[in-house]
Amino acid sequence: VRSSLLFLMMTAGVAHAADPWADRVLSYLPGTTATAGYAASGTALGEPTRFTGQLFGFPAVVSPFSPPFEPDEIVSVGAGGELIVAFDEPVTDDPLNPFGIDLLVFANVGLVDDDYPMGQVRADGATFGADVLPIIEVSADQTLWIAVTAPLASYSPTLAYLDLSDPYATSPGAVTSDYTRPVDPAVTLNGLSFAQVRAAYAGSGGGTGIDLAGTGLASISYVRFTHPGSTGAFEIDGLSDVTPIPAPASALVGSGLILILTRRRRVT
Ligand SMILES: [Ca+2]
Ligand SMILES: [Ca+2]
Ligand SMILES: [Ca+2]
Repeated sequence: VRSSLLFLMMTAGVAHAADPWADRVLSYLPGTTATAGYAASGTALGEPTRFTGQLFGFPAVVSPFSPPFEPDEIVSVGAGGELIVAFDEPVTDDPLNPFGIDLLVFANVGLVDDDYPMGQVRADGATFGADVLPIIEVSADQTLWIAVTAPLASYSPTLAYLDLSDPYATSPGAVTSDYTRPVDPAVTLNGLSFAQVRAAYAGSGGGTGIDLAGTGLASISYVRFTHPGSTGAFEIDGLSDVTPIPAPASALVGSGLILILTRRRRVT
């Protein structure tokens, strides 16, 4: 039992990408209405932002009320524009991914604070920064592109730290959230306090969740964002490959013990 458990843990470690973030920008066209100055497409790669505002002199942690907003953190796509990023390790429709969610997209959408600066979600859950929602498509080969339904309006805004009670804290926290763990899609943030939002995230760092089930693709390596209209822009901070959560080791040990006991009983 011990050796098989060790093997399971080792293979689980190997199966997960060495780096869960997007790795390469294949295409970036800002379009005609991109936000001026936000053209650094490489910022869609790597880990999404945890601390923002240093350049502009308003340092703050990233929280659902305080999304990233600086030119080195998010990239803007306007009318006629597109952003295509690639993952070096494919993002798979893994049955062990929480809530079926396989891919997370982080943007600059925030929750309107109904009791600034306390962090109180409005009763209607109003957001800002989601005036333009991208069309999101995924592909395994850059030939067949499948649109996924992941409206950024129903998005869980980024939560960078788990140990802060101030959603606008001017120093980073000590406990980082998990940017590869989705928020339960059944969670509704409407009317919640910041403490309740943190509890509802349950360790997740937020992000809008995409389930590859239904796309017909078992895994994808490419994600394309296009602007759906003629005005405004959307911004992307980063993407992550969701970490699968293996069955608890205790359950494996339990089933192994039952097997052993059954065999002994047969012998005697
Ligand atoms: Ca990667
Ligand atoms: Ca899935
Ligand atoms: Ca970024």
